[in-house]
Amino acid sequence: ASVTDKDILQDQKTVEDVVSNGLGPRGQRYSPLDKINTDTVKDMRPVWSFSFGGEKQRGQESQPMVKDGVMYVTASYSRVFAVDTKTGDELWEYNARLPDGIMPCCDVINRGVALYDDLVIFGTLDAKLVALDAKTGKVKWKKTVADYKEGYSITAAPMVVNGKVITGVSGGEFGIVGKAEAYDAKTGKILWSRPTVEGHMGYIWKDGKKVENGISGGKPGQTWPGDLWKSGGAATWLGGTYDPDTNSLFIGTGNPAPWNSHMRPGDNLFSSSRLAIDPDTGKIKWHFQTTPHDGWDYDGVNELIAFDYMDGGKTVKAAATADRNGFMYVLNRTNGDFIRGFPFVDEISWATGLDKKGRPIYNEKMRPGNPSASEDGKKGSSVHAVPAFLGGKNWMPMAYSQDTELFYVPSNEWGMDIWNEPTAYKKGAAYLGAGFTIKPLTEDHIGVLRAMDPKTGKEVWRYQNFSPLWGGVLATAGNLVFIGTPEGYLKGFDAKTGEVKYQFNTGSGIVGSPITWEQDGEQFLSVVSGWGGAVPLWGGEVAKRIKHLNQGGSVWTFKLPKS
Ligand code: PQQ
Repeated sequence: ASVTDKDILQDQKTVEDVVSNGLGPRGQRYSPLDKINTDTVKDMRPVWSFSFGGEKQRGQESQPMVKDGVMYVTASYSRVFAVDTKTGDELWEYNARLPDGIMPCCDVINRGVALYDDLVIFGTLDAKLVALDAKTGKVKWKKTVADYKEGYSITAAPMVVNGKVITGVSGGEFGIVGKAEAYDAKTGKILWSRPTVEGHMGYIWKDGKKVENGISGGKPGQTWPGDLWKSGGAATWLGGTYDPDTNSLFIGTGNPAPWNSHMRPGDNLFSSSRLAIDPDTGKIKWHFQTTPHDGWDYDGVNELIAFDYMDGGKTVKAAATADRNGFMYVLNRTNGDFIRGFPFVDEISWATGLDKKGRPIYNEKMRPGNPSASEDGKKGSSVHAVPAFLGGKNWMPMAYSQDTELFYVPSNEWGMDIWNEPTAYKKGAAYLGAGFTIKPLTEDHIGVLRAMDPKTGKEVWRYQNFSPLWGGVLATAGNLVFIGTPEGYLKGFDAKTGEVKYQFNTGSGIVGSPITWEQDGEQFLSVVSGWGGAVPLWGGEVAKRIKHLNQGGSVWTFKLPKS
């Protein structure tokens, strides 16, 4: 069951396995399989369901991987399971046995493994990378990426690029310093480390020696006041994608710390940005900041997906991302230049648009007020800003169909009351300086799955959902688009029209990302079910509205009946 670099690079084309997060390193989540299609999908049935067990069933955000008849899937509390893809039988379980002091901000989730050689590699909530023997689940190597006592954790799936495991870190709510790191996949030896806050030194390891590799961006504090860059956040909490074409890792960065933007005048690089990083050296090739001087926790980790399109007979090497701030961006992926941007939500209040370079034109009335301007200095004026900080879109990945040339964007319509408070950095403590309540904008829906045309910015179709959408999307050559809902449904849509073609209730909310593969000539589809993640914890009035949703923890596998 050995996975090679070639297997990973070819993953989108080789349908008999799924060996990358995103069904291909670019993360398009598009499969050329078409046996399950708009005509046949009505007959699709579950063939098995596997329970993750455990007393505490929390959010299940994993994307499963499949290789040689074995599924590798992660579960809440840093667990990994190997399951027989034909029967749903458990082959082994690994449980990371976490210390008491872990501090994940947004549920005890994990988004999946990376596969390489005979190893199953994943990140834990106590900020370690663990490589397991794919056959037995026994630990082959284990490395500490960062100190969980400072607030670091890992929730993202690592990725493997040319023999290197790439990981990010979570912890943006605790004033950590974000970073991307590369480790030798076979041995776990560290190769380079690249901090994502301006002014911090990067390192590369040569013959086991740690060598300085240039500071990240400008001088320490150039776009930060005083010493705030030392605890500047910009967590790389969603990992990233890889574009073989330009040999770039695309890694997003989270909010600047603290949330209270009056404490840190300036752009606060490289927070709320997309970075193109050289996988060989860890150098930042270019950056694009979606929300300079972020004052709303709009963050910037959302996936940047490489795709090509034709413009007047010329191929444009583009990449697209749908940001928490409500704008979708199409960039030139060779240099990070802004091509176009447009809203993908119905309402944006904090900015009136984007300028020629893609920088937001702020509506300063929508920036939460400065606490020091208030009478007692304890609470700044509150604003109702749209989108809410959980974003027009959060971590849940969109898909790009090579057939329709549309992006399928899982989005949410909500706003928030937000205000600032004084705060100070203390190691291992929350570092926000803000209070907030998320509120729905309409009675009947929050979630909207949108088909967006990246060439025009037009919405081609939409599906509205009562609860916020929090799971990933899958597009297939069968003219289908799949997504799960917090109500528990796996839903399939006609990719061209948005007509609902399939639904099946998995018994708990879906916040995982579906995959599809082929085995012995049959097309399979799997999705993880188990409601949780940030919404029930941080969702304010939205969380109250959907508190009836039940937790769970299982993976479901579907196929067509044998003809
Ligand atoms: N995680 C979720 C989720 O899994 O539902 C939602 C969020 C996170 C957010 O909205 C965040 O802002 C966020 N921020 C960080 C960070 O700044 O380090 C980490 C995470 C995470 O690791 O899950 C989330």
